[in-house]
Amino acid sequence: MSDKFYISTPIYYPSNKLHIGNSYTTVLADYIARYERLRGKEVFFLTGTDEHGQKIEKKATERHLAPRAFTDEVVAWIKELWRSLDISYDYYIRTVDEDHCRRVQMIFQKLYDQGDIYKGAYQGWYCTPCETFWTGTQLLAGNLCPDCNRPVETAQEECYFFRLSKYQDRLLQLYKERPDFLVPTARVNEMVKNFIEPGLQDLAVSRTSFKWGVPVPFDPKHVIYVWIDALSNYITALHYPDERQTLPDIWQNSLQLLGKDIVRFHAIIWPALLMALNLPLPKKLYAHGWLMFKDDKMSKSKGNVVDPLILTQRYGVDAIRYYLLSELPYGADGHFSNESLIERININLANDLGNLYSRSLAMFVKYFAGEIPQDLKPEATAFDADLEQTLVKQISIYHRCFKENQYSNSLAAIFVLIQRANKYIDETSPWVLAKQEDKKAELLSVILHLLETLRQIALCLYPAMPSSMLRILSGLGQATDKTNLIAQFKEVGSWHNFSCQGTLQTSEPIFPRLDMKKEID
Ligand code: ME8
Repeated sequence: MSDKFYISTPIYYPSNKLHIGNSYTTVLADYIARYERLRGKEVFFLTGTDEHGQKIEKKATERHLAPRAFTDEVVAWIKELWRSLDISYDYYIRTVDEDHCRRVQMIFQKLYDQGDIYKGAYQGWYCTPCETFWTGTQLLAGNLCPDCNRPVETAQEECYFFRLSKYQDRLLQLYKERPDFLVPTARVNEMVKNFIEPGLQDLAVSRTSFKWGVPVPFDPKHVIYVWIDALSNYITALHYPDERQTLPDIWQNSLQLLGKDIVRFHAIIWPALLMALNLPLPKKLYAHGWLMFKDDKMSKSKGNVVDPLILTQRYGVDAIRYYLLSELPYGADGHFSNESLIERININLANDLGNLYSRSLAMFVKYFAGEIPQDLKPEATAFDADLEQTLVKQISIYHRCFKENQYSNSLAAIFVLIQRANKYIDETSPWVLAKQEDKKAELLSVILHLLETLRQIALCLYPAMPSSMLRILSGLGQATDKTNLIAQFKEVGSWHNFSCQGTLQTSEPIFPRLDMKKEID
């Protein structure tokens, strides 16, 4: 097992403030990064912004700003958003960074020198908002862009081409040999059948129609078109190319997250570019679905967006993180609505988890003054074994879900355990045991079972809701420094006798209940 792990998000266009849909990918990346760190891995978590191109140039002009001044402003806002969502990225790459631009030019030069890039003329249908050329067969009826449904225009320009067609066979071979390079595998079929098998055309990779981009090093009236510039970020952030012309070890264990809107670029152009550069491919691409808003994709250009900053300020960062992570099933779309957000907060967080924690702690304080008695040995009840078995089973499902990119299910697995623990309270009725002097040892077993279950639940949910789970762990008398968390996490999924430091106290609710009527009106 490699001890290094690399995770990346797409680099977003700072053409506008980001919305809760873009936040999904970044929160998901953070969830995975924190999980891997908790497993003791050395993690490199990369996110950033894709700042060149005509769309940004236009937006900046509308605001009477230079493109760089415009993106500086949006990027400052994005970094603030990531701070408020507790995103623990290790590096934030901007395609305007001098280091990135220099390396992109070196990549372009290398591809040109070896004959993988050549000069030609491009004629086609161009969608300005999407900055994409389309072939006639790809257009929707009425000459509309298949991505954004807006009219396209014919355009011709001299430009450099990347020999994508040369890599057709190797791409087919890739998907035959490594079917899980791209998941869900339904996406592989889509790529192979709709794009690769029908024949790949060489790709226009430079533009002369606008200036805001990285200049082609040997022909500066051209700028390098957005996809070579943008896709390269995943390797320029690792300092490629350098004198060794290779990628560090961490690349072997890399997971790239993306939305289904940009699968084609990542599943076809990106591996072909890496093949041309004679570099290994990332380990896996995971394409998630979209967060929809009233049955439409939430998108910056459509303007139907929900502002994530406002949501975190209103409901708390962990509630929003949890909601996003639970809402999108594997590879499929999810739906944002205020009602479902409030419902999840109330049912899953306030009722199921919050109550389990506050009730268990309150009983420990009430019946044992918040300390494990030295002179009493716990005596098992008839329900203990089943709770223990459920914990072992659910935590093993939780880990398996990470391997299978089933992230919403990883959380669902822990909530099954939470529900089981709540049922255990009803089954054992600690308040009845407390009234019988000869049941004290059983009562102790019940309370310790609840606290141990909660400890393991909080560790498993820590990557999703870091600050609330740290509160729970501290409330349970656990050390929460990094070394200790890693040591505790190694042991989750098998049963342990609960132990803690100090005297435990009752706690304020971690997730206060919301009044649905007040929130929706
Ligand atoms: O495509 N639901 O940038 P972008 C879920 N710069 N995820 C969503 C979403 C939604 N409604 N809307 C956006 C670009 N996303 C390029 C990428 S990478 C080398 C270059 C997420 O700002 C999702 O991850 O349009 C999607 O792929 C990404 O934001 C697109 O961001």
